[in-house]
Amino acid sequence: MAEFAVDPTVPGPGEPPGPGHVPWPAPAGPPELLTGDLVPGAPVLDAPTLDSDLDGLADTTIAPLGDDLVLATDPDHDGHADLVTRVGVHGVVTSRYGPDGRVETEDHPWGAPPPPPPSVDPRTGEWTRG
Ligand SMILES: [Ca+2]
Ligand SMILES: [Ca+2]
Repeated sequence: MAEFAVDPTVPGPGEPPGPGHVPWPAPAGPPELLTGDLVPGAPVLDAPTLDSDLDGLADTTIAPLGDDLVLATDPDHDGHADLVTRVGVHGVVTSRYGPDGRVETEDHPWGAPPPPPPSVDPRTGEWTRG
C-alpha cells in the first residue's frame, strides 16, 4: 500500500488560501464602467471581469465598440476608467487622464516605427521615453 505525505504548504479543503493566492475569476468590480472623456461618445461598458494588476479585484473590461476592441481599466475601482486602449483597423489608441486632469492620447498606427525604448534619466532617476 502506498504511503502519502501531507504537504503542509498546500491548504486543505475548506482552509483559507495562502499568501499570494489570486482568486479566479476575480471578484467583480463596480456594476458598470464609465469611460467619460477617454472614449468618444463616452460609452458605458459592462462591469470589469479581468484583474490586470493581480490585486484580487477585477478592474478591466474588454468590449467590442464599433470596429474597435476596447480595453478599459479602472485600477482604483471607482467605476470610472482611468486608462482606455482601443485597438482598431488603423492602429492602437491609448487615452488616460494626465496630471492636470486633461485627456492625454497616444496614437500608434499599424506599421509605424516603435517608440524609443524607455530609459532612466541619470540626473533625476525618472523613467523617460525618447
Ligand atoms: Ca485589480
Ligand atoms: Ca477609476
